[in-house]
Amino acid sequence: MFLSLGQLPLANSFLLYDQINNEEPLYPLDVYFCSVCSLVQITDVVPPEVMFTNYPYVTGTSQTMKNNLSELCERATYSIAMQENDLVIDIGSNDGTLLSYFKSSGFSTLGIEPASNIAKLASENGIETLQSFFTNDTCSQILKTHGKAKIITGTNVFAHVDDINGFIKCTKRVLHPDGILIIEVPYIPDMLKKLEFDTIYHEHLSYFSLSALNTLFTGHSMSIVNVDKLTVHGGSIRIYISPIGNQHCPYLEELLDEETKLGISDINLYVKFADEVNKLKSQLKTMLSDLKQTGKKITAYGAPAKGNILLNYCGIDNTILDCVFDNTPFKQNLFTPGTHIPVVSDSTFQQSNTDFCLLLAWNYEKEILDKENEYLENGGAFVIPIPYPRIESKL
Ligand code: JHZ
Repeated sequence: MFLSLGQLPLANSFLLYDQINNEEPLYPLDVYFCSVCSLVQITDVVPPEVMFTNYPYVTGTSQTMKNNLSELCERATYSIAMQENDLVIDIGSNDGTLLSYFKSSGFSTLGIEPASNIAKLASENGIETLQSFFTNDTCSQILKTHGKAKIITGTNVFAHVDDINGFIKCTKRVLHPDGILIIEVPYIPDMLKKLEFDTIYHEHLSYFSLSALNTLFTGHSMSIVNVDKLTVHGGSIRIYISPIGNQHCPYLEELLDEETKLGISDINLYVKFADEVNKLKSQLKTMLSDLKQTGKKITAYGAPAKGNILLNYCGIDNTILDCVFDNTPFKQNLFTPGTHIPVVSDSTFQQSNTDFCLLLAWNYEKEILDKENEYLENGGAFVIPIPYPRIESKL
């Protein structure tokens, strides 16, 4: 273990007003490094049913994410020979944003999504969605009703899976022999370099390097045949995996070398990260407490899962922040877990007389600062929390 973030509430367990005086369930958030396969993981596994049966995160709330997924569709259909009506399956398909691009390109689509509120949203958006986790039984059902898929995608879902070997076996069952599996995960070198400690939460069981992923897929006689480096979620990778083993990918070799140079298999890299995270915690808390003491009005922007980790770990609660602005209807009018800050619609931000706004959704800095340019023009300031607290203003 190289980092302990303490006992924290689940990052997406927003509260109703009636619940804020109740004791909240807390779970340990300790992070481990495996010196055998270089995988970084948390070992306290909260049952997925507790976290994903009702889910507040909606993919289509960010234009940046929509652009990324539209590009994924283009890259995927370019990477293998596809025919009209070939099947594309998306695991953890959320509101169907990604599949909508495949559907408009003329392919058959099927979403697998466990959260009932989100699966309903996808169906309302016209995307056929099976409300289920991706299990062996689900695979048998898909094979009977839809047959094998030419493309299987999983964006920001693989890190959420406890039995990753079982998950890979399932994808192999459903994937056409000429097909491709495409996975997007946050990339651990980015997390380490940019101190993105708040992306560590109970939903994310694994934090992947290519070294760990390559070992994993090689063990299933599959090959990583291409890699795209992405800027989304603070730095991610999109990997293209063929069900055929022993294929060579020069770009993968290059990236594996870079990881070796970074020291990805050396525990010291992680210990250093943990030290920096500790320093950041006190810098951010001190900065915001000082501003508050001088009478400034401080709010936050975005109520992402990671924001709740940052607030709880740094001890920033409703005595410092008046409210959090967010555009997701499933989060509005609720309270942040542990810190009990009201989440309100982003449409009220410009009228809020905020002096300083903590950007919890720091991964959308450009999108949000562009959108809220008027606030900056009028003398407002954003506090960007990572990799060190920084103030963005036009003054
Ligand atoms: P965002 C998600 O984490 C969920 P989160 C998930 N667990 C995962 O694995 C990671 O991604 C990788 C709001 N917003 O995308 C919307 C505005 O209000 O950083 C969201 O609530 N206005 C699957 O939750 C939040 O900010 C805006 O203009 O950390 C951003 O959440 C924009 C752009 C966003 O993910």
